Amino acid sequence: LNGWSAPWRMNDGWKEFHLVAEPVEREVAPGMTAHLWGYNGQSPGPTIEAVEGDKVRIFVTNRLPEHTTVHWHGMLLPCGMDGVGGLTQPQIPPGKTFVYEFPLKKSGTFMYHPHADEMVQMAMGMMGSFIVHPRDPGQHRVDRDFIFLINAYDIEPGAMTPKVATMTEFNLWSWNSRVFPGIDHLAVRKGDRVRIRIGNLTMTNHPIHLHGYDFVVTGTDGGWVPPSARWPEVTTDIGVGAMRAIEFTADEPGDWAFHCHKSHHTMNAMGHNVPTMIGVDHKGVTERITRLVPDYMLMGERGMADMGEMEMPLPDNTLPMMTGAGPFGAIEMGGMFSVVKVREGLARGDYRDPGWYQHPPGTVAYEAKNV
Ligand SMILES: [Cu+2]
Repeated sequence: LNGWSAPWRMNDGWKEFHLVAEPVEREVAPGMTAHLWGYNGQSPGPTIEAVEGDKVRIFVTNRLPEHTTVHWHGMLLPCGMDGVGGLTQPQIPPGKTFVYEFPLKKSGTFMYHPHADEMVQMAMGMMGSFIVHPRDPGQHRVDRDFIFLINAYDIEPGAMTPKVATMTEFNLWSWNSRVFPGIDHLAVRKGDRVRIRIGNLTMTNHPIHLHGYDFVVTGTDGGWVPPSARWPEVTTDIGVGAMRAIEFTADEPGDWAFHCHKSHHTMNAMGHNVPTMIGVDHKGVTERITRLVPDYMLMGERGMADMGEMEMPLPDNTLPMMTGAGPFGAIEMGGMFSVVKVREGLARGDYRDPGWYQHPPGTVAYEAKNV
């Protein structure tokens, strides 16, 4: 989602990639840009894709102001290629290029991230996905294969650089450093076998939930789950530093919500200190306080739904807490939310946005009259 795969070239039997660790600018969603660190101009860096049995050579050039390394999370490799600064290799100083070389022993889904000043560098967005495809293309075959990393930032409204010392109170819960409504939807043809690979490099777990389907977990960063060990789920909790691949057959058309089930994670930057005002009559108070404190914001007395639709003045470079316009009104989401769009009759290979789902007559919840 919102990403791309790294280019490579063959050189004497080695598949060569080049990662450049550097400061980047990332649009988190329209209206907000963050100053992050990443690879090859973006955070997350490009997805590395290769095939089981390949020998890969990965050049890592450091254009950060401090040293770094790259750790290949989940990969079976020689210890000296594991990328732990100080333990398995010297740090890569600014301006230098190091080389990692290892054979890909097994297929699956892996991640890469620094193992050097890790708290800072991961809070700044340094991470990427690493897919190793099976050597036999008939193995684990699917029609649609999505991947994203779960990450989180703490960026004060009006600021651009994450607060790197934050431990748990992040205010931007993102997929590939994007938040709703800036996250790509997942377009799928009716009947497609679909895989979604999700890696979690935040500091908390994320119960990822898909509407309209049950699915099975077919892979972890440890490898493929044997079919006899799979069970049906509609939510899978993705632990810190873990990856899960889920699969389902898209047999039910619709616009199916797909999101983290922690409700604070489907909101954008919010003031967690906002007092609950449900049931309190505070008409006129906001206006009077606003004269003194122009950015003052109060929770609505009927809940917070009003605030999503309200045209509230926001500081520069931030996003509304709840936002997004759907075919039936405001969607009132933010953060880790997207839509799996399952459609009949999509041309094979054409996965552009098919627009909103046209519900067959008589299949939408409706108002009961005369009750
Ligand atoms: Cu979450």
